[in-house]
Amino acid sequence: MSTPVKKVPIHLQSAQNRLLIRYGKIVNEDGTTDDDIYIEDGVIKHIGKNLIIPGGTRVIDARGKYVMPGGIDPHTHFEFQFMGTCTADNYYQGTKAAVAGGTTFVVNFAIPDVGQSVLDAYYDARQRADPKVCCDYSLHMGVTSWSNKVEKDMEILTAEHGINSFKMFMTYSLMLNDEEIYSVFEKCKKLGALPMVHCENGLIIKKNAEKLLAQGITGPEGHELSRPEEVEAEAVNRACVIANQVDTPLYIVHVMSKSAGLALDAARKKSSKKVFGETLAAGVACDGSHCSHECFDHAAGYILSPPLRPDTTTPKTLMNFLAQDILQTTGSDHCTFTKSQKEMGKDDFRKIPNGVNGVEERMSVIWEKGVHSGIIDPNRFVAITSTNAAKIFNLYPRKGCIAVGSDADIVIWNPNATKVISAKTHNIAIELNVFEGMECHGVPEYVIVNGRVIVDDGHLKAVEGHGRYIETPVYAPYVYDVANADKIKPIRVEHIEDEISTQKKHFYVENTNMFPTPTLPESAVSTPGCKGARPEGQRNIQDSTFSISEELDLERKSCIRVKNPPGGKSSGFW
Ligand code: URQ
Ligand code: ZN
Ligand code: ZN
Repeated sequence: MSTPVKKVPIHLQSAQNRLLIRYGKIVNEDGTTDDDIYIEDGVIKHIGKNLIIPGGTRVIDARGKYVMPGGIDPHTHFEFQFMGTCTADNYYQGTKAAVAGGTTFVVNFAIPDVGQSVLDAYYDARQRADPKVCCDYSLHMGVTSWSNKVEKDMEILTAEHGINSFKMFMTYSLMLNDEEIYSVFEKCKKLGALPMVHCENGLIIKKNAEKLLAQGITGPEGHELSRPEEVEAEAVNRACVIANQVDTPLYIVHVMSKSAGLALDAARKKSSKKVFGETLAAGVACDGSHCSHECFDHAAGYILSPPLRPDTTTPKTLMNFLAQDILQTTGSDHCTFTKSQKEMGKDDFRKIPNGVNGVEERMSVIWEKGVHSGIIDPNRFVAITSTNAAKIFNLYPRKGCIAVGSDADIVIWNPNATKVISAKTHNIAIELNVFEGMECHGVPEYVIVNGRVIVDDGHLKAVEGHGRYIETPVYAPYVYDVANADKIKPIRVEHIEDEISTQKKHFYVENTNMFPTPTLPESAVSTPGCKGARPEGQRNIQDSTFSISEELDLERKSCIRVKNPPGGKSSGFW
């Protein structure tokens, strides 16, 4: 017997599938325009003014707001077995919180559990994630051992499962030695994948921790003491040296100190390949003073690795590294543990599960510390919260930009609204929020995921299973310097003349990763000017008196956009 199909009235279908966002300021990494956006079936169909739209289309008035690509968080740990326990937020809670904060795509780490193969870790992650995710996602795979089997699994993962990034650790029980890292880098290079490294010297940390415990230092304050800045910076340099020997691109995850940022900057200058650097929302907003708080639960709540630094100027410096393109991406490293889980390390700081929250707060925190404080403009905000990650992990221009043919993953941002972050109102499963009490100017009022309005005028209506697994092909042009990679640009059209040109444009956008240099009639492509009006109240970085070069005695850089950034040249600015 067939199940009766419940018919959805046509006017409701339309509201669901068709959406017009009008009167907003569209912000992409390379420019700002005043245009309307028409969305149908989850994809951006038209951008321009006075668009002719079908009846029954839902209209959102975005006057006075920014309309930006939804955030891409390149670093989350949902349902992760780590340090003898499992992270508190699963794929549903994690992606729901992501969307609440304006992030519409996450790249989660699938790290093999003890005795598990890399391939099985992938299947396990898919099985857990697919039914639960509220937004699209992809995976980075962890490589925690080296053997012929791992090598074969990496081949299968890249060829058949859309994996293009592999993370290695230089610390924890998951660590590889330099020889193994060298081998994984070689394999990544052969496959056209991107190696990622957690940089801290695990052997030094082990010795330091033993020494501290012998001295009676057992509390959370021992964590940073055992892994100071130079222990991070040494490992950053070493990872870069190994990458340079192998001649492979490299991505350094969670850069958490001035020394590590400077080591990365110096190593990049010597490297023949791209070296990317990421920092965290927690890194630009919190310092290490919390870790010596008298209350264990408070202090332990701020423990992650590499740690928050006691140098209270570190958060601002990391933000300036992002402005200067010394760092390119911001993750959350969302890796949450409840109070009772953190208490596993009550008598020994080595046993405190490492990790903090951030998937929900990352966008507002970066806006607050970057744009609201006048260090970056909204375009750079889009680059470091969305576009750069999309390019690095080969999701662009499907993700990471607002363009015809791109997925309708959009955040409508009210720069004049404010929100105070608190564990009392967050959407995750833990009792503490490392951003507690922080007032953020800049709130996601509408969040559109695959064309569906999930945050609607501030109200979250997450849909479990609405997200999809998105394959990430190897040889990302942005990473592997494919000829003309910097010409990969989404199409931004102001008016669609006829159906034929629309089809051509869709073909181009859908196939850009495969065909980086398409030939299109000149008239079909219109790239907007990049000099969008600066919103009131936002400072131009060039007017700023801040100078990182003075602070860090670096060579002076004339603009936050360098002419030849490590990720490739960008077009005009301001
Ligand atoms: O190192 C990480 O990325 C995970 C495993 C733990 N979280 C953290 O402390 N950064
Ligand atoms: Zn890590
Ligand atoms: Zn992590």
